[in-house]
Amino acid sequence: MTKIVILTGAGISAESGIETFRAEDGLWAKHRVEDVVTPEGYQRDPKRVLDFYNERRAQAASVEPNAAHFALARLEAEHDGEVVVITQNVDDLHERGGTQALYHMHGALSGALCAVCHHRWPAPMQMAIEDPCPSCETPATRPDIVWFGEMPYEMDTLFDHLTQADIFVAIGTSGNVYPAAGFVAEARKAGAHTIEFNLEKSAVGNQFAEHRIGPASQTVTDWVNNILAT
Ligand code: BJW
Repeated sequence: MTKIVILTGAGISAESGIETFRAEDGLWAKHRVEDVVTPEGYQRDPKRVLDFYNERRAQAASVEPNAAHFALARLEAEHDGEVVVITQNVDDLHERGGTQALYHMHGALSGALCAVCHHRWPAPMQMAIEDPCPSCETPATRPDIVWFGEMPYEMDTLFDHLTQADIFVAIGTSGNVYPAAGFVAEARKAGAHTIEFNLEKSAVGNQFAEHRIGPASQTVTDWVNNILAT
């Protein structure tokens, strides 16, 4: 039975109305990376960081999963083998689309983390720096999100999945951010067939055996229909 490991990035949520990072009018055109997605930026100006994520939490709650999210959930339910989705996205559109075997390697907007004792709890829609940690009571609340220089979640488990993959697929990710950008190399080394779904070849596009160019809502749905029909 074929094991399929799928890495998703901001591009899969773009057609739901969530901005990507590196598009011309994306998040990095409006915010400086070092201000909003680094531990140092949070130390300098926590309110700026919490406002950035409060806005993104509200945006994510106002949109719906698209055909690509639903197609991956259908693949998991109907494929005669294991399907694992690893997302770099912090929205909950995969969950709301029905995917169950899911890893949020860069954390989730739905989580809060204490910057002092590292206790984790469900995030309120609007997070404030004065919010006390429910465990140590320090007012040091932050989003449970992986910033530059921090270790993504569950890396050992993710590498295990990659080394067992028969097919590795990357959808809507620019291949600029590691370790996720290195997953194609890991999966290839382990013998997986590799397919990239994107509007264009990514920064690591040359490492994929196959490319499906176009909007994920169409290309991913076609691919899933095809796999389930064979
Ligand atoms: C569509 C579409 C449609 C649009 N259909 N497609 C030098 C060399 C190598 C590495 C490093 C280095 N210096 C530092 C590093 C490490 C660093 C890193 O990679 N930096 C690079 C910038 C060079 N990485 C880290 O620090 C990570 N931690 C780490 O490495 O720990 C040590 C470690 C060591 C060994 C093993 C393991 C770990 C942490 C990275 C944290 C990333 N955090 C962010 C922000 C937080 C989350 C959030 O707020 O949302 O995560 S950055 C941002 O980029 C976000 C994303 O998850 C991530 C990836 O972006 P993504 O998803 O690819 O989006 P875009 O916008 O770039 O691309 C969208 C794509 O979709 C485009 O290609 C479009 O074409 C496409 N598209 N519409 C199909 N309809």
